[in-house]
Amino acid sequence: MPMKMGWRWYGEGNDPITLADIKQIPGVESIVWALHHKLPGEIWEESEIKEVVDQIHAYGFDAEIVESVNVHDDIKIGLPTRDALIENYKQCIRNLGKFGVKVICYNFMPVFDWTRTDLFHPVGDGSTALFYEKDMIKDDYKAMADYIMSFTEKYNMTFPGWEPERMAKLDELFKAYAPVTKDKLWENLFYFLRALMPVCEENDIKMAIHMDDPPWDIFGLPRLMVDEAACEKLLTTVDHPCNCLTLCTGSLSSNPANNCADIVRKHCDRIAFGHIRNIHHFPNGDFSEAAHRDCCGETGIIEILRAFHDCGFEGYIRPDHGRQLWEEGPGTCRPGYGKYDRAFGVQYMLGVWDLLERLDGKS
Ligand code: CS2
Ligand code: MN
Repeated sequence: MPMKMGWRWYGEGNDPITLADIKQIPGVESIVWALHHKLPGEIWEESEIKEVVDQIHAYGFDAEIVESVNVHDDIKIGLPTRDALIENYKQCIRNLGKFGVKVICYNFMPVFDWTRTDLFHPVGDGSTALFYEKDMIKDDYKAMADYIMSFTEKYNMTFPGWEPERMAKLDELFKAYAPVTKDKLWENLFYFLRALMPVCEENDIKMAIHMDDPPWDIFGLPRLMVDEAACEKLLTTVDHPCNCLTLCTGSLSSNPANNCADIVRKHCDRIAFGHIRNIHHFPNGDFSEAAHRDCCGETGIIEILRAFHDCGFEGYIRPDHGRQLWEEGPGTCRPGYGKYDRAFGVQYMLGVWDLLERLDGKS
């Protein structure tokens, strides 16, 4: 299978961008979807899955990637309740397998998913982007969480991984994670994966862990998927072809020491899904998300695509976050998930890819 271009879609009534809109972007083949109303730990029922998969198929897209089936905190913490929750996760895998899903993207970050301090930060050309101000992420997790949650409330929108039900008990969650050291968190991740691998194999589904965003500990919480060594550890400890990576270039390159192209060259056979996002760094450690064009940031988008191409990558790639352009702003657009900049991203990536194919004599 050649590389397939994907697009994350939040579902009918939950995304201002429709499947009909996406259909007009040349080259998009796969819709990256999820049942966004489901809480971590709940079983995704076949009828619910079928409804969304049918909508996606009706537009001629495939529905082979899910992002994400979120992992319950009890599994990450390693509580006795985890076994029953892992059974539910297995049932989700079986149910998704029946509808042709091939890859499940997930993350294993304690408490918070991606963390930013400004969702609509001016880039300088009139557009806005997600921004991380280093000094604002120190001790006060409540201020950061309040900022994100007040945004979701004001605009009546929920973000995956920022479920209001979980955020309402933040103090409790922090307490529960207190004994979870980095080593313990690794053990809990391996326990989870070992339990899932046979079911993944039976159902031809790859579990593709997303990189931690940003890739360092925040608020005293350990984070695992932060660099090449972590990818190596994950892949060798549970050395199974269904244990794979979602290589999120924007998450990793928030730390300028990470070289994503090198990671692609080293682990391409175990990367099921690539998220292409560009990051621009400031000298004080702050960073902003940027347009996909290579020179707009320091992530090295062209080298990453070249590495995927050289390695004969056969998985899925999608533009990750883009900027908010023109009329896109709070209330009209999910932060990072506007229509225009991601469509530019698709075209930029396919432009690079088409040329690489041509130079290789493949087209
Ligand atoms: C995504 C992540 O929007 C984003 O930043 O890349 O939230 C991603 O979906 C999750 O971490 C994967 O579980
Ligand atoms: Mn990502």
